Amino acid sequence: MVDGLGLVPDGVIAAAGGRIVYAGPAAGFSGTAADDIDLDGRWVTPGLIDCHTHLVHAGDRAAEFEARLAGASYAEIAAAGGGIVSTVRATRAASEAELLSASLPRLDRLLAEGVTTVEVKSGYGLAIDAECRQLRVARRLAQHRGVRVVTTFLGAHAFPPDLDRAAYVDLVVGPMLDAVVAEGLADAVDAFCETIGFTLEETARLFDAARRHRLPVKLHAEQLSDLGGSRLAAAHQALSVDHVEYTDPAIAPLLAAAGTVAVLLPGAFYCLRETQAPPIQAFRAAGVRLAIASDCNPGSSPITSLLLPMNMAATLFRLTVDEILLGVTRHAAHALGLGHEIGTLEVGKACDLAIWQVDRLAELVYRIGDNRLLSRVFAGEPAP
Ligand code: DI6
Ligand code: FE
Repeated sequence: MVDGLGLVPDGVIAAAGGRIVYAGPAAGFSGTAADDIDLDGRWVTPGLIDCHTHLVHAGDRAAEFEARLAGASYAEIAAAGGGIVSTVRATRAASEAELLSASLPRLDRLLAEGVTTVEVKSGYGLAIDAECRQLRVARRLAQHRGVRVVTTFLGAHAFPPDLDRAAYVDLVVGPMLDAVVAEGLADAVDAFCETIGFTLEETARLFDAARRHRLPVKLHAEQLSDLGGSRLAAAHQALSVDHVEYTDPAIAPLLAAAGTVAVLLPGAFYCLRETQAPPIQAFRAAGVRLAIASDCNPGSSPITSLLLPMNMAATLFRLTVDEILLGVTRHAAHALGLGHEIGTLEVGKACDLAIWQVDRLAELVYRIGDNRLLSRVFAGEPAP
């Protein structure tokens, strides 16, 4: 059962010191405001939250996109040095300044759609210096734009060509994670648990290391097959499991009990021409929170938009408009461990708003390529 959106037809939102001090019917507001802005009846939502991106990276994979159209397989592309490893090469070669200037335009496109919080993963460095550089740049994004940035260490994204498997896993769960923690660069730890990624055992080692560092975990789980990643994630009270196309419906109650959010990534599903949709009905029946994100990355989801995946979540996964709006606000906040801070318009929370030029909120999901954002407010201040 989807909680309601709590719509208020004729509402007032008041903020002080960047926090909401009133949100409710205009008739119930008796305060006075230094700045009183009349939105002329326009819809206001919490600022949108893109809770799963690989936004900071260098290079692109347009050439392999063409090769795939010409019939090349992933294996052939990988053998030719394509895939994640080609983005790793480009990202390792980029300076911090170059990564920042490559990432800001992508961030701007998300902000132009009403995003006020974005999660950014590492995972294209696959070496201590390059992973830390990606996360440093992610943190710096918030110094250049009115946005909240949440960072996730994803050293367990792929295997670098210059190390054997066991040596790399030892590096990720040991010195690499230690270096990230020492510099305070990550808010969570993630892994790609998949036949072409990290095994369940390797993922469990990483989760244990994250726990030693008191960092929450999340997981790229069951994107292409079911290794049991979501079951492991639930046992670690993971913030989220992401992709989840091949998740066993029977474990939905475990995710619900753990409070683990199922983050749906319809952009990757669409770009990879997947056919196996996530077990949405089982998640609904168990009360698993559903979130939607862009998975903005140069390979499987080169989508620099949150509104488009919102439409895809309806069109491809048959989520309702209410589920989708909750999926990019309240539930996305929980996927980042920030359910107490953002994601709803409630007293005490950050005053992050998106103001829309629409008659019905359904237009945010229905319209494709017709962004109706009027303006954004971040921490109580108008933000471009
Ligand atoms: N799953 C994905 O779809 C992306 N990473 C992951 O774990 C792919 C990232 C890329 O192809 O660059
Ligand atoms: Fe991803």
